[in-house]
Amino acid sequence: MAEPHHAIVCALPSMPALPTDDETLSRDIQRYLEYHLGRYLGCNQYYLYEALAYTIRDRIMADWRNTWCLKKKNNSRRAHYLSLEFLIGRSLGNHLLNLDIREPVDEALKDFAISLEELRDTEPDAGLGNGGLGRLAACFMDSCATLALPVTGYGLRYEYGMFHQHIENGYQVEDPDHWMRDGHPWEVERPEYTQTVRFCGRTEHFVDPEGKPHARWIETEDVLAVPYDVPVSGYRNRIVNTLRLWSASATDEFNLKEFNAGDYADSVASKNQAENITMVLYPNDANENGKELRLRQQYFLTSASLQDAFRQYEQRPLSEFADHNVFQLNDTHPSIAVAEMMRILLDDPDKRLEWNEAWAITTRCMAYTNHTLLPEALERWPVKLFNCLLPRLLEIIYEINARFLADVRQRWPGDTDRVRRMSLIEEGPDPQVRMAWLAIVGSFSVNGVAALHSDLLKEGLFRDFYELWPERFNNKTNGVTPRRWLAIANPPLAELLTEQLGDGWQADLGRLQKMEPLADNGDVAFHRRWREIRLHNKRRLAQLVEAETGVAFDPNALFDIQVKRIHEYKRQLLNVLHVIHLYNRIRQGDTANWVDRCVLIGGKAAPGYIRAKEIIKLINNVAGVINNDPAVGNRLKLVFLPNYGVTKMMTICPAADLSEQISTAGKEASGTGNMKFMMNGAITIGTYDGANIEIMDAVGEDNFFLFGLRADEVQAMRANYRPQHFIDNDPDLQAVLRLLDSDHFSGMEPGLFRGILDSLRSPQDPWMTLADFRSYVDAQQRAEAVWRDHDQWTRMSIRNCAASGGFSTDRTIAEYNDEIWRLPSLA
Ligand code: 26Q
Repeated sequence: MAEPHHAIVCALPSMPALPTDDETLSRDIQRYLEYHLGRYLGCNQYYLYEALAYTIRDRIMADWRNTWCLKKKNNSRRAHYLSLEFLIGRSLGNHLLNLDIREPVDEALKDFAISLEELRDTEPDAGLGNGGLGRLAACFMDSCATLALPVTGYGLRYEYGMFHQHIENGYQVEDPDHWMRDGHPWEVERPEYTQTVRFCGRTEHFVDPEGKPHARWIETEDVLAVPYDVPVSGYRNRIVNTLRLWSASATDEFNLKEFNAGDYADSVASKNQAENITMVLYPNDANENGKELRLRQQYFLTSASLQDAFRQYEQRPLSEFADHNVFQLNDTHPSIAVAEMMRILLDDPDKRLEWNEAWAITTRCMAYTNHTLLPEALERWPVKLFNCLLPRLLEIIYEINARFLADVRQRWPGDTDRVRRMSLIEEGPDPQVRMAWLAIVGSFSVNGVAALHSDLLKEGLFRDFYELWPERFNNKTNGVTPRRWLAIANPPLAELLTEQLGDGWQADLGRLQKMEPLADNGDVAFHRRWREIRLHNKRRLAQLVEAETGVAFDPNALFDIQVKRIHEYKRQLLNVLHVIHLYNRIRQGDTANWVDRCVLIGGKAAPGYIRAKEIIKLINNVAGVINNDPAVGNRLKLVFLPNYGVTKMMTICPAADLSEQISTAGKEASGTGNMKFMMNGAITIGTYDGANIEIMDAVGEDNFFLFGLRADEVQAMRANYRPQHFIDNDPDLQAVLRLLDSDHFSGMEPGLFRGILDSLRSPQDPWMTLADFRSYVDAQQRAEAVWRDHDQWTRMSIRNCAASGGFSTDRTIAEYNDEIWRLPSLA
């Protein structure tokens, strides 16, 4: 066999670091612009951004190779983070911070008469995710590199990321996000590591010369998986990890039949079939459930990634594979990995392990993270579809199930109902594969993403499995990376923190705690500075809001912000009801001690989620009325900010006073926006749900506006929930509903919000919005009382920032590593 690649590469002298002085940077930028991109000074700014990106990427390359060689040399155990989503956003600012070359770049750009801010704004977001789960994956990658852990992210290189949202007549309209149209300078294509992924066909069973039975998967339709590597730099530690994104490409043999029959053009056109697999990110949409293309995506990612891990494992003994590899499954989306790993170990001609050996390896290297408690969000795939698309994998799943259920029967003899509940196959007229069950059965670790969520999984959704394997279940409370969400998003606060705490808090966020004493004592200058920073950030947001909506936010008002996907359980409606209540008070002249308030709501609705789209329309209609009512003036503003995403959040979270985290208790697995706001000094108004609980524990209940039913109370009330009871006892709520009923916000289209109103008043309302109305309004009043005392608000704001150190993904990833991955540090 030829000498393995890494032996050659890593024996080379290490690449010298390129100079990072401003003159060299300037020369390189110009060279890229003119000699690589073939553009000129004064062309479209995007090309200047691209030239700068290449110049920066060059400065990453040496460390990237060194990190790779470090892993190879140490032969170290590594983790593979498998995720259908990586919501990266922009990369330029991130690398500038991590490489510490902001200053020379600023200087170099003077030669081009352009500021870094301007150039930065031409980078499109890599929006390869829906929301929390995808952004978490990106924050995790950042922390893994910063902690120098050998972790590779595996995902899909979607041509079209999360759709762009614009508003027409108050309604969401989706536009495709062709984010790579002008190129993607951060990635490196590596066709030499292409993998083949098989679909369809059939299985054949045979006996080898030694008399052992085996299976073959034949007559398959193959698709090539071509990897594109994106560097993930660590914070000033010269570690560069890899995010490997697979792109689908047709094999050369595609449709030979058609080709030979002379249908050349048809045959080439059928390339699309294969290449469609990575065309578009699926929105998180119940209506998209069960779509064949989505299952193709999931298997494509999983199979290519596992094959890649085996390729890198090379000639070492399979029995030790699980000592060297661990796969973290980001929700059930890549959970077919359990069956795919078995297929590889059983069927690959150079492996052909016995079932028990293969199962021992598989269950020692898979770990599964759950991100939802909503039962309707649990993934299931029709057996019929599985059989057609992945026949060999379905056989393996059946075998896993047969052996698993035999164990269940042995442990609970005669408990047929339990067997039915725990079966990987949900029986019925259209039998389904339960992907969460497959993930649990095939993994040594199952975790939730906040303490409450992990507890509720054990008591509810996964109860049967918890009884069987209590040791598998654990919690890993989410976090966010303080590099992007504090150091980059909030430069003036970052500067203040560095003055107070010294450099280093960026990678040791626990240090923020040292600011706690500054909240209280009479350091007037510090408090003034804090308020000035917040005001500055609020001005920036006000500019954005005005540019996008035409509505003027007064930076001195209370900025009350709710940004997240639009979903009934997140209860944007509760927020709107409160806004209407405030509007009523103004109309009634109940404005003594009034607190001026600017309410911002943003987020995307899944394209097929009709109710969520109605909620957006309601927000826009209410905003239209309130913002144009002269009686309201500056007392109250409401905007729906279009096209919320990663980059918008970087302007939003440093400017929020009040962070709205108001989900029905027991429904939000964790939340991570809550953490970004807290880190930047916002105070949370929130239910006792997800990570809100841990946020309140960290900052103290006096520094958090808690309201609403708890998860157990929600559960207890559900059976006899009587929304009318809450209406009857609350004149404020009556007034709000009367205004809505009277078409005050839908004058042009009477009855427009009938559906929403009926759902709020229905005893079947799963989100029990009206049950929390009074308590929410009271909490808002407590917030206003504090706001009127600017010093008290500032104290609470400082305390929130100071207590946010535990919500760094550095802490989260350290826990994943200590308790699940057990990787050595490369540092
Ligand atoms: C599934 C099938 C078909 C198409 C799409 C999907 C799909 C895609 C994305 C299903 C779910 C998602 C995303 C879920 C998500 O973002 N969950 C959030 O995860 C965060 C990180 O753990 C938590 O903080 C949030 O509470 C949780 O809602």
